[in-house]
Amino acid sequence: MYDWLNALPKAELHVHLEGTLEPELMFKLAERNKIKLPWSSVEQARQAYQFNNLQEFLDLYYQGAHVLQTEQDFYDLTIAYLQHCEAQNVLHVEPFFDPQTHTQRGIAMETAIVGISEALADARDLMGISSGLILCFLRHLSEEDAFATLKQAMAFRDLFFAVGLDSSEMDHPPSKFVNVFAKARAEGLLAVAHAGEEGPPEYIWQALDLLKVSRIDHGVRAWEDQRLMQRLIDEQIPLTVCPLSNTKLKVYGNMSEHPILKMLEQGALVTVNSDDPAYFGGYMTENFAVLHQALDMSHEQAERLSENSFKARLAP
Ligand code: ES4
Ligand code: ZN
Repeated sequence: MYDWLNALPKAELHVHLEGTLEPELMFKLAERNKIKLPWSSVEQARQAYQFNNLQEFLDLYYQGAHVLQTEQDFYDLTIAYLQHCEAQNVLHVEPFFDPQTHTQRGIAMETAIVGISEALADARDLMGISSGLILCFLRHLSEEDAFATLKQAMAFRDLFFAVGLDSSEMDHPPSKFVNVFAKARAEGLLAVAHAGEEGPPEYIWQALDLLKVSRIDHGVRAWEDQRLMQRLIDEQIPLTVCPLSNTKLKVYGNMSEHPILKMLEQGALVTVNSDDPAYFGGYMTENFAVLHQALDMSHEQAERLSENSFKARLAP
């Protein structure tokens, strides 16, 4: 089944480029940039990748991103991810990056967005992988900070097509960002948002009605609100679900509890994605494979999930 899933054509719509930083590259960039890491080896770093919730993961993920300093570093990070895509027959990607993680520590917007975009362009030319970049606002920071970030990014308007919302969900509802999302949409950008990962179904309603998003990232907690499920099905609003992420961050205690296939069978436009593959133990094929192992996903269901990933594309 693994080889068959690997060969299945796939699109990835929920991956944080900073979350594709494998410990091997982290150590290489730390050395290149003379940055001290809190671990003495790659193995020790990997052993530290055990989390009880989203925040424990985010603390480590933001720390890891410190090794990214130059345009070349962002290029190397992105091209390594795209090589995994090529090996797993991922033909289209809409990755996220978190500019505030970098600008807050003195790295220019340009350094990150140009380094990433050059790798995406090379993958288009050399690997035939199509893509569109999504700029995410960190929801634990203020809406004012998000506005300043959008303003800086508008100098590179042709390098991204949408804005997103990520980081600590609890106590940072979509309503906090209603004005900056309105501004982004007025600039012709599309919108997506993480909602209903750890946060309640109410945050998914807000993302749809207040932020006017075209797609929901995670959205698994919609399963608790059947009126919301019916809306997602009626309007065919895509959900970018990340199975390995949800069990690594203990949204579900066990993969057998994951509702993705029940959502699929109800008619929801669910897709499979890797989120932060370097931290959660797998890229796209591994996320499909665990659904077969734990939930007995059939070949036909895998094909529908693959078709959904192409239907749910937003990049021009
Ligand atoms: C994230 Cl899994 C997840 N949730 C929210 N924000 C994130 N940023 C990177 N990974
Ligand atoms: Zn995510």
